[in-house]
Amino acid sequence: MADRPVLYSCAGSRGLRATWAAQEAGVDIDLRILPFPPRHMAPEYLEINPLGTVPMLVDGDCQMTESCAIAHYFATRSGYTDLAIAPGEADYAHYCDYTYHADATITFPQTVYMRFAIFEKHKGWAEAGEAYAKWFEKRLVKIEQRLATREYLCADRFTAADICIGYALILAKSVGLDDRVPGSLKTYRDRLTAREAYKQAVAREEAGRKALEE
Ligand SMILES: N[C@@H](CCC(=O)N[C@@H](CS)C(=O)NCC(=O)O)C(=O)O
Repeated sequence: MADRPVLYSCAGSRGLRATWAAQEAGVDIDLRILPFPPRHMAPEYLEINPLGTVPMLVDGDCQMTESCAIAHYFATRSGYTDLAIAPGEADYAHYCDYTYHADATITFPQTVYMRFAIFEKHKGWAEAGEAYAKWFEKRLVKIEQRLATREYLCADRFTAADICIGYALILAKSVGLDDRVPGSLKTYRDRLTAREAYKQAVAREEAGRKALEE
């Protein structure tokens, strides 16, 4: 069937979240398992996903590259199911929080550990820092491509998605990673940080920080 969602993954990777959610939600997927890491073992995959990461879901015109988002998507693709918690239900806020927490806070340090304790044991800390800077730079490709034809990430308007992604670009500047950020993303960041609400938020935080010093 041509119209089944296609899930690209590697066995046992974070893609398992997506495969598992598809099974739970009864979504009939075309699962395509790649050798790991696909950027080296299946370089043609970079044409489908320039990030080279797994999982990736292609569903009609839509592409998704975040395993937790894909799990939520499967849980709600044809309307809310018991696999997701809908706005207004008890624990909706916790559901959102844990869904994001899983990757942003928990698997992130696991990834750092695996890279330098298992896969690239020979690298010292200085080299590890350089490897991470390069990794960060490579991972900007998805937002760079997305923003090549639009001013904001979603729905032709400023949304929380711009806040979430924008913060990473703001952080890059403050921690010395800005030479890794392409000019187009710096322009995007300027657009975000020109917003009154951003300036107000920074001013409020700064006032709070100063108050601590008094
Ligand atoms: N936040 C993404 C991370 C995706 C990711 O980093 N996947 C790893 C496998 S678990 C990968 O593809 N690594 C290979 C690479 O970066 O080249 C997600 O949860 O899907």
